[in-house]
Amino acid sequence: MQTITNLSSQELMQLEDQYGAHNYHPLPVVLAKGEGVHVWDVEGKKYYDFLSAYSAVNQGHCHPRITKALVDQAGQLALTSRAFYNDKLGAYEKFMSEYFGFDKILPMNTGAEGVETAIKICRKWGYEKKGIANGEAKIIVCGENFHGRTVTIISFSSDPDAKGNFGPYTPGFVSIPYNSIEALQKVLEAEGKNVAGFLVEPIQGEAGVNTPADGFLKKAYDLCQEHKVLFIGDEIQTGIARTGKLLACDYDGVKPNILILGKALSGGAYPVSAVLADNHIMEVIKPGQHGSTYGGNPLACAVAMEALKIVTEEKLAENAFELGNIFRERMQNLVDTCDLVTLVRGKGLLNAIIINDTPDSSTAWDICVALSENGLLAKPTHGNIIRFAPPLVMTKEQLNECCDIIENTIRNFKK
Ligand code: IF1
Repeated sequence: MQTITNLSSQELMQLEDQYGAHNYHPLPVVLAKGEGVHVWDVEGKKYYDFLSAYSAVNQGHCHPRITKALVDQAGQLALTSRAFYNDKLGAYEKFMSEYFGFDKILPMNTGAEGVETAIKICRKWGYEKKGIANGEAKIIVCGENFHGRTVTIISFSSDPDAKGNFGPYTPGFVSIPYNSIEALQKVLEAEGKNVAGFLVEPIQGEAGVNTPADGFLKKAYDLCQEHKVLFIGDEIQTGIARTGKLLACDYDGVKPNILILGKALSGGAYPVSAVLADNHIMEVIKPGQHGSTYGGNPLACAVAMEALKIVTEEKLAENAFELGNIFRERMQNLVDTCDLVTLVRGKGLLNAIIINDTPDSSTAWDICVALSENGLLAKPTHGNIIRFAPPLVMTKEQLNECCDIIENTIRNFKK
């Protein structure tokens, strides 16, 4: 076999186009290196990364401590399966339990697996603890959600691309509008006896950093407790300091009954996800009822522990909180003085701006291409929305420089 080296961006994009399934439409940039808040393309051009691999690299690209944990553990023991104990899993589970304040953790790999796991635990709890009749359990979800791409998860998606022609779909989900306490109350009052859980993103990422009203999560949580329904927080994207608190639910003082984490749990070095719950919930899962070959492997445990220690020691939540306020202030100034941008929203360093054009226009995409030419990578979502989520290790000076790039690019943009 011939190895291919020293290809140009153009040639590398052509390879992906020819040999890879077309399940993505990337910006035309081919990245070859990352460090902290920066990435470099094949030609050596340097960019600020304002996507952070969809919030997986909160700790910055190739954090030296995470890389070291990964390499050290890879040379020691990488995978045992759960057929045997390993010397990292127990320590990791204790660490996670204390870090997030739950009795127990169930380790998985990807975010979608975490969500599937939470759904299974929730349904089983509904039958065995709440007394729902067999096969009748319902889980309430929100419109415009994004929880992953498995068949069950897309069964309750409202996005025709994510869902279309993948049926038959998994039943047992009731969708309500996001941020509507009235709708939640109505469903709970009508059929609360059969409802096992309420699955919610504290901020909807895919829906364009859709941020609910202050207090929505707390009111929803209280309603859930009243109706003996598990509040399931999907903090795969919002968790681990991204929004300026360790968890976005912290803003409302809510501790979910089931918490799902992924992405930045490993700082981007390895797929690691986790479901956390207290004993009275987690105990419904017994040997043979759930698992994964890679779930809880020593490599994942070593990487995740280091990734979380960095979040605390480098004060990433505090930094995201402070920088987020500066970012939104600067973007609000742009909104006030430039017709092309109509709104900025978000929390911490998970933010979005709305571009003044229709969702089916190419304006937001073209702005992102212009931003990349000016050294900053961001991705449009839902057509006319641009999401901004840099690594949380950014400095104030860097953030201001990035705001300059965004401002100049948008002010000079010609449709
Ligand atoms: C893709 C969005 C981000 C998530 C929440 C579960 C998952 C995700 C709240 C599943 C994943 C990703 C996956 C990525 C696009 C992306 C995304 F635009 F779709 F919404 F981040 F903003 N829960 N989100 O956000 O986690 O199985 O992927 O590990 O291309 O599908 P996963």
